[in-house]
Amino acid sequence: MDLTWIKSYSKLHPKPEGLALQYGTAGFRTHAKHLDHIMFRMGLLATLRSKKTKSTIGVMVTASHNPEEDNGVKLIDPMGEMVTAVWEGYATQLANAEQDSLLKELKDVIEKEDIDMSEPASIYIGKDTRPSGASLSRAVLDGVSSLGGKTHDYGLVTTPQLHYMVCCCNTHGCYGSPTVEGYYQKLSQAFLQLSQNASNCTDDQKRLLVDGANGIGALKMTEMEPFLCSKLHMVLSNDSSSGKLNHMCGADYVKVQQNAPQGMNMGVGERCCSFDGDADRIVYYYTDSKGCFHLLDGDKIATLISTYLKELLTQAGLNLQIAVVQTAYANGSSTRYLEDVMKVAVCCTKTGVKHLHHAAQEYDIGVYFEANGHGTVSSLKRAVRLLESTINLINQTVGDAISDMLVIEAVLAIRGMSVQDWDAIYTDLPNRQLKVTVSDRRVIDTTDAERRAVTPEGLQDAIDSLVKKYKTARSFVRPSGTEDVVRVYAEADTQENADRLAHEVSLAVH
Ligand code: NG1
Ligand code: ZN
Repeated sequence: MDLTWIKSYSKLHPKPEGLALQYGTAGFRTHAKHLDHIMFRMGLLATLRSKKTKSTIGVMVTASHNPEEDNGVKLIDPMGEMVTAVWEGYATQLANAEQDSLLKELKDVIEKEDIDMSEPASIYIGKDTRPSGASLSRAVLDGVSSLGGKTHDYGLVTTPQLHYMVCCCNTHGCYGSPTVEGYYQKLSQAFLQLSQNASNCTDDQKRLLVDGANGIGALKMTEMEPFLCSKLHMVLSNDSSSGKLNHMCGADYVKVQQNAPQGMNMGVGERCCSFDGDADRIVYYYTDSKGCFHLLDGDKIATLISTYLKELLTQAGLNLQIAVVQTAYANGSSTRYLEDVMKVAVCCTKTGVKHLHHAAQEYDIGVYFEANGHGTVSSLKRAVRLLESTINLINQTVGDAISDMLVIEAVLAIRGMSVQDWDAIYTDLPNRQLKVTVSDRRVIDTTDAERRAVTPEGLQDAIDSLVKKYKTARSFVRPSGTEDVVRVYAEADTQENADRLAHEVSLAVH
């Protein structure tokens, strides 16, 4: 097969010699200036994946919670899922091929996967609001068209919206219609239907303050609001015209700093939420009358949703197995509550929703959330009428801040719960997350769903003896898959002790 023309196309998107990047927790991510060749090559790879699966493949240009200067790219498989580990390997292989060997590596993938190059290819593309997004998504388009693939560029969309489009297209409309209007219609109809079960919501109860992280989420909420027929009154802040993406705002900032975002005018007790940069994460919070900040993170969201679903199953007399999937970052209190009080199965996987998603699919109903607010519900196998609207409201392909927000709002309204009632389900153990910069974060290798370090030698022993000094304490370290840092997490009986333990463990990492 003659593909020599790829050589001249790829010269328009040259790879800086020696630069090596990995397909990480959520695709490639680094400073936008290093990504042009990666985008072109992911266009090539997506085209091969489309030919191989005889389906539409998605390419999302985003760096989610990372700083505005960064960007990234992730591939979306036919049912809206993340690509498989083998194809992640191909992605890294193509990304790191020097200019002269790109064609050889491309042919290697074609051969290994036995791809029929005469098959047509179809690629859906989307991007978040980063300034670098326009030229980087053009590089993806170049990659696709150089292999003769067809593209549909959705422009500015949230990551979950693109997952939804890909799933709609490959299920020939069964999941919904592959347009942003189709997405708004599907979610809002389910929300309105579900909300009918909530009695007499006051205007105060309908009010929700939303921090859009100065990103795509804010833009899309504005588009969606008319579809919600005044059943939810959103007050937007950090809505992209006013400031820098993710800077002092957004879900990651709020979760890690355990503090309110800047630019939000919060009244005492008011229900607030923050999206991240591509609107696949959401966290809730409020401040009490003493000015104390209360965070309701992914663990609390998983608890709220799984409790509600369990109740519906009982009411419907359905004997379905429900489980909650978490990661090492899940607050110890949430795990204890789910297992001991709620009596649901809890399982722990590695960081990154792709791992949680697969584990959740082992159960009849799998509720999965990372502590940072990224998650959804999957595997809803035998739905009954009562569950139908809840199911329709959930984007089953991937964690989706907008859909999660609507589910939470509906469940709170139906159960007549305030954000404070929800918060009181269990009390979080005080915790702290820190980032440590080291010369090579890859020297840390982990096991047991990333809760224990295998290398470097002695590190885990050092952590174990530090943890022993504190009550109800837990700590672990792992290399980040999206930033060039090592992440340290610690929990203990008091905030002071959690901070101290995190600090001591950071010193052990150096
Ligand atoms: P890394 O950088 O690998 O820790 C972060 C989040 C993940 C996931 C990805 C993708 C934490 C501790 N880690 O991964 O949970 O959401 O980004 O966005 O929040
Ligand atoms: Zn995200």
